[in-house]
Amino acid sequence: KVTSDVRLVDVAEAARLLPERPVAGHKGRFGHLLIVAGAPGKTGAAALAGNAAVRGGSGLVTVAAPAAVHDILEVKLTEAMTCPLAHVDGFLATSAEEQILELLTEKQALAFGPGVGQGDDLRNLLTVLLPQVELPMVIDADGLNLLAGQLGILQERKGPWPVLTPHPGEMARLCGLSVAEIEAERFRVAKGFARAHNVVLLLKGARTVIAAPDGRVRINSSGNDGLASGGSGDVLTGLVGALLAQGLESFDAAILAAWLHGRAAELVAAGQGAAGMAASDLLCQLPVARRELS
Ligand code: NPW
Ligand code: AMP
Ligand code: MG
Repeated sequence: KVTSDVRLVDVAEAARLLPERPVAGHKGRFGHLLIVAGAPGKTGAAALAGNAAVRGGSGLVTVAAPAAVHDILEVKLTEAMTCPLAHVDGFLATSAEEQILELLTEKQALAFGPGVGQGDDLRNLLTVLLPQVELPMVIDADGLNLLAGQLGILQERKGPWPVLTPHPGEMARLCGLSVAEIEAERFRVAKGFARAHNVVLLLKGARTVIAAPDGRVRINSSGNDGLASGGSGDVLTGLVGALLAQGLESFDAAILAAWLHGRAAELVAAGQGAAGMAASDLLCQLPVARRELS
């Protein structure tokens, strides 16, 4: 059923989506997220997503990365666990498929893409993996670039709506429009794509738009230009994944993640200003933003 339900996401709307957190809950109760991310030169993306998932309240987080960069992530990450995956010259090999499926047997959600790079091996990996993953999932960054040109595999998916989180550049690669065309009609483009491909589409930028296949659209009201720096999107990926792992439905996880991410940026800016904000500055403010909703 397609509705025409459009709303601005403010504090009240975000608070409505907050997942329950029983006082006696333990780490096994709040979900285990698997993040597939990273490659040479891009371990920061994997580390930011991993740490954001921890700060986003996921009970457990595992970051799986090409074995070539695994030791680096062991040093960068403390609370999140790590797992080395098969690689070719540092980038994930198609044969990492079996390892990822094995890792997913005890997880509640998957985040795929930050900093993985592009290439035929990786493209094949996504092609074989996607139809087999029935868990909630978020695809971002290079994961989206790998999806471009083979959007048909989304129709083979059996699980809940996947969350796709493109910035306008990635959206241009996904849908074939120019960045200018997308920016001119953000609302219509996001809504049309979500419906056509059966995904929750989170189109980034000032006033992030989140669209569901059933016609619901939300526009985020939080955030500032401090987010316009490398790595802030990787934080968002970890946060969406963490909320999926905690049991939120795809559309709700995307909406709440966008609001918390933007609110964390406002809290950072209140203390130190927006210009010069580092993506890692957001991490400690994510629980503060969440507390404001409870
Ligand atoms: P321009 O420059 O405006 O003409 P890419 P990426 C265009 C990882 N990272 N917002 C823009 O065009 C990511 O996870 C790792 C943004 C430009 O051509 C990815 O896996 C980090 N872009 C990988 O790197 C920190 C916009 O899009 C292109 C835009 C590449 O990701 C950084 C940029 O996009 C990064 O997160 C908009 N509003 N509008 C790490 N520390 O490890 C237009 N564009 O080429 O996909 O590059 O986003 O940096
Ligand atoms: P990425 O380009 O993947 O690193 O993602 C950038 C993140 O920062 C997204 O969540 C964007 O919505 C957000 N962002 C970037 N620029 C702005 C801005 N000027 N105002 C608000 N949010 C922004
Ligand atoms: Mg990004």
